[in-house]
Amino acid sequence: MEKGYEVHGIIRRSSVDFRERIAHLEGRPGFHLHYADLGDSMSIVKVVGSVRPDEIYNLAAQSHVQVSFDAPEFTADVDAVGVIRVLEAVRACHLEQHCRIYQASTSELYGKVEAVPQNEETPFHPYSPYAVAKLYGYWIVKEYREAYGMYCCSGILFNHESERRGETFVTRKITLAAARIAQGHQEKLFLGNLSSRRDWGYARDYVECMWLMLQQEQPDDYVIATGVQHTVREFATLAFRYAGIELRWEGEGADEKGVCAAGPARLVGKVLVAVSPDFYRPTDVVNLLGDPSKARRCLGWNPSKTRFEELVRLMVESDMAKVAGEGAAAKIRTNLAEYLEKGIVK
Ligand code: G4F
Repeated sequence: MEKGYEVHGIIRRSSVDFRERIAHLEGRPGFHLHYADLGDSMSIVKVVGSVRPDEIYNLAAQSHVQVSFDAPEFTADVDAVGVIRVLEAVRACHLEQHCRIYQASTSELYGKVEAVPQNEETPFHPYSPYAVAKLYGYWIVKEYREAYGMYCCSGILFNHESERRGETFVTRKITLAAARIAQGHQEKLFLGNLSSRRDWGYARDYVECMWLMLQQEQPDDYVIATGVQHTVREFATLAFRYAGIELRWEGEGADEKGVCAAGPARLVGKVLVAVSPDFYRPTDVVNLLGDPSKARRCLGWNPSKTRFEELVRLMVESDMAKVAGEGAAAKIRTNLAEYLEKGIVK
């Protein structure tokens, strides 16, 4: 929208409102929402046919890797066949020579990695139902580019985080817990594999790169990453530090614990982070590090715009403010209940 685009998004009907992350856009001129679902071809054809878009960004997916082990069929339907539904909708509406398509591909394709760092030439070895479904999406985009000459690209994005990241992905789970623990609203954080390594970047920077991919003369696929890697443990250490808590790690494997070494007196010496096997995956991808040289060279994209420390700080600051707001709202509700009970307010 900052680029002056008219933006049409699709949403799914739900009995509860999940639109918190786009609430600030609703009602703005140039922003439109349509009911449609990647599992429903006709709904996609109808939206594409009525909007006749110049560019499509297919970011829709069942995107949680651990959940894909519990819901593999749904994941395949949306993340694999869903891509075909978008491509075919564009063809059915005779827009294949006009509409450019971005497909959200993923570093999870490298899975049980065969080389470090990973670039556009690194062999794929998907290691979850999610990654296998996404592999289909990647190849079908390539196929439609070659078979029909369509301008469609895959961005092989490494983990991209922000203040709006879903609360069950590890970074946001950590920043929210650090803020809650620091403000006395949570006792402990349970995590899975603390030694897992990721190349974490800022979603805002990555979205700019998605757009750049659709502005080139020729369509192509690109790795988008920072080229810097950290463990889950390092992310947690830094997030708690920004929340005013210094962690000391003790023990190993499932017995590892993050103990408060310094911070608010009520927390010092307490175990604030522990490992729970509930968050282990049947197969886990543990060593992702991207090589963004091609995106830097061909798109002029800067992979170091927002550094790791800055990303963690932004996320913690946002959650500290969010938790403080929730605390204040809860206090007002408690006071109000008390005043109503005592008859102070009617
Ligand atoms: O934050 P995560 O759940 O992200 P994951 O699996 O890397 O996937 C995300 O990034 C991909 C891009 O590379 C996207 F394609 C995908 O849609 C999604 O956005 O987990 C990161 C790592 C994993 O190794 C996981 O085992 O953190 C480890 N981890 C340790 N404890 C945990 C936890 N992950 C989660 N979600 N929750 C934990 O408690």
